[in-house]
Amino acid sequence: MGLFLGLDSSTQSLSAILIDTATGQVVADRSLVFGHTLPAYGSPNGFLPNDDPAIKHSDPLMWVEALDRLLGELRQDGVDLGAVKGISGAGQQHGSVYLRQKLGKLGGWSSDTPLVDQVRPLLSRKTAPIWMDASTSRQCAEIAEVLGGDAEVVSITGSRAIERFTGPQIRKFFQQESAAWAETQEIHLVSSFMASLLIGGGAGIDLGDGAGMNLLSLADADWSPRMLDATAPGLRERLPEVVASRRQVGEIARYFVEKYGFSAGTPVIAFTGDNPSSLVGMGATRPGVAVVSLGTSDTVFAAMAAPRTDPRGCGHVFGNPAGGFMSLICFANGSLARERIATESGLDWDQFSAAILERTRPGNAKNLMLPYFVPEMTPKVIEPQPRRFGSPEFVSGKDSAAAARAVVEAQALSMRLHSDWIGEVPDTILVTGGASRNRGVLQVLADVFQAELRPLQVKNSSALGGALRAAQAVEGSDWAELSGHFCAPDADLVATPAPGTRAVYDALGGEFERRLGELLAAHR
Ligand code: XUL
Repeated sequence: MGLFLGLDSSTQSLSAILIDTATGQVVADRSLVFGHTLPAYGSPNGFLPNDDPAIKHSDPLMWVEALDRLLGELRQDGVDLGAVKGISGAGQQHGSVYLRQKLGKLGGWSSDTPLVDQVRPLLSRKTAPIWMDASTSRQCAEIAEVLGGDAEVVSITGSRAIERFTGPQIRKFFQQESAAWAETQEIHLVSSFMASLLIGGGAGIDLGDGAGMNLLSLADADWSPRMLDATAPGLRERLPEVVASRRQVGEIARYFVEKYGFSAGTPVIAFTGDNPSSLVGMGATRPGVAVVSLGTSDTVFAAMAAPRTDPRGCGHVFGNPAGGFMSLICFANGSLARERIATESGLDWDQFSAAILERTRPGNAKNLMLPYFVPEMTPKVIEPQPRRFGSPEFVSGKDSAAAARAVVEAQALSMRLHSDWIGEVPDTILVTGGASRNRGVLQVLADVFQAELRPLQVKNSSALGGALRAAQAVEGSDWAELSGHFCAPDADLVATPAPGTRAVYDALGGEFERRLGELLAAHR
């Protein structure tokens, strides 16, 4: 029994949650928002500006500096990091970090120099492409062609070749920056990079996050030689090993022991992707319950007894860190789209919720939006192009209440439509992420899915998942017992479907699908 630390390095912030398995309490919960705390990195939303909307990269040094800062803040808060018995965590999925040295040969960090200054000279590529990048359509087509088509890529990796996935991103780097590629000795995911920082060495890539690379064979739980060959020459020797999610990848580096008071020998368990980690943090590791995560991206996911694939080619199969597999569908136009409408309409989040609950009605008087403000992956919309249909006030952007409801209704309808392949819609959906505290958003989701929506008490389920995974790996605790203690829903916020809304959203869902079909056909 003891303290376990979970970290989550996401698009816009780094978060930490500390749990005490003896008392069943969360003892610390802290986040550092990159755009606020580290403005020198020029990334107000966590990524670097680029004239090409398809290119989205981040500065990995920002993540390194954030780690030092956040641990320093925890210590200042009086948290006894020396009592931590295990650490794990998660990273935004698919993003990749390129190094000119194998981290396994590093021999630790020096405690006299800030970590960021020690990592800077190791980077063979200054920036890391992240999950929002949509610039690799050519590479995806090339990879699929070598494999003999999308179906083969799906059957090996669980997804067709996808722009944001790491393999196509690696291929683009190899093709376009051959000198830097030649200097690259090791490639990490954000998750394995963060774990590597903590151990001062090379951490393996776990099956949950590794499945988001288009490089791993789900059946073999290891790199697929055919996928590697189709991606870039000499890739195998540049990749860390694939490890089981519960594997200890090392012990905390002396740097963190000396600077922040961790105990020498504290085990670090493999990090995973933020969505697989959330599956654990939501207490949803067994099939039968779906999770909606409302973050920078919106995602819908669920544990799967056996891998099943999406006939539309938008969904994915990843490893479930608790064993088996999980489905995942990701929507790029999540909180950035909601924020865009809130800002344009001059609404704060309470007013946004009131606009939905008090100033508009389910079905939005037939006002409908296609909410694509940034390039979308589900479905594939490369050119951002929000569309509005309905009353002249709504279409011209003058009806702020209708706009608030429209963006959320469209997001919920799109989630319902594009998650139909994962099986029956459950009657309960667990919900997490920043927007999961917004009553208006929750009510629309409950009405569209005709399900009870249960938000978690803890806001950051991905960081919580890290702490739970560390506890399970170190203490051998039972998943059900851990989730019974830490994954309780917030009873005040539970939303249930309002009477009469099923028919409203069956009709609006049909209209959404028709309008979306027109948009996609126009760009084929
Ligand atoms: C999942 C995905 C996003 C990121 C966000 O495939 O791309 O949800 O993991 O951090």
